[in-house]
Amino acid sequence: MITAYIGLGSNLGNPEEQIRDAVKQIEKIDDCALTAISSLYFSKPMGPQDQPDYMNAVAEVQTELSAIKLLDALQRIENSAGRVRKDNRWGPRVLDLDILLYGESTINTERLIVPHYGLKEREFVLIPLYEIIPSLILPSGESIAMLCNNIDANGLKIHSKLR
Ligand code: ROI
Repeated sequence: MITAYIGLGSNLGNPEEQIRDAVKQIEKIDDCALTAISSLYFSKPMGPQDQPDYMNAVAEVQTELSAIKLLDALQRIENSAGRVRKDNRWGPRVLDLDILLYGESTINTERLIVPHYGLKEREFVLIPLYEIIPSLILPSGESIAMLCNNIDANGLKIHSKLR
């Protein structure tokens, strides 16, 4: 059994509804149990500023799935939310589900890089992660507490509880 952390983000359509819906879908993934969920946060866009503000959250799951099977399941959820994969790496998105951490693993493949490459620079990932597991240490040996202490919150604020 592996403990994995998933980042959820949305800034198109109805972000709150999309994230609440995605949490329900994650709860339904076979061989995967949702064990913790952060609050739902408002965040300022990272990247181009001519896009709507985001809503972000982080989920903790316990899973028997391999990292790539978990990614497949998350991409099916993104696709069912109407996510269109195009050349919009820094553009707005209906629903983004990223594997942030997969146990202690470091993965470097074409499809999947874990820990997520942006983890340490993203207040909208670090702060929700800290909310659910303040004692977390990354595979690099860095603590989530230290990273949160040193990051600008950039206006990040709690919108509501997710459960
Ligand atoms: N900015 C915020 N605030 N939240 C996100 O989830 C997010 N996702 C992205 C980019 C475009 C980098 N910016 C983001 O993919």
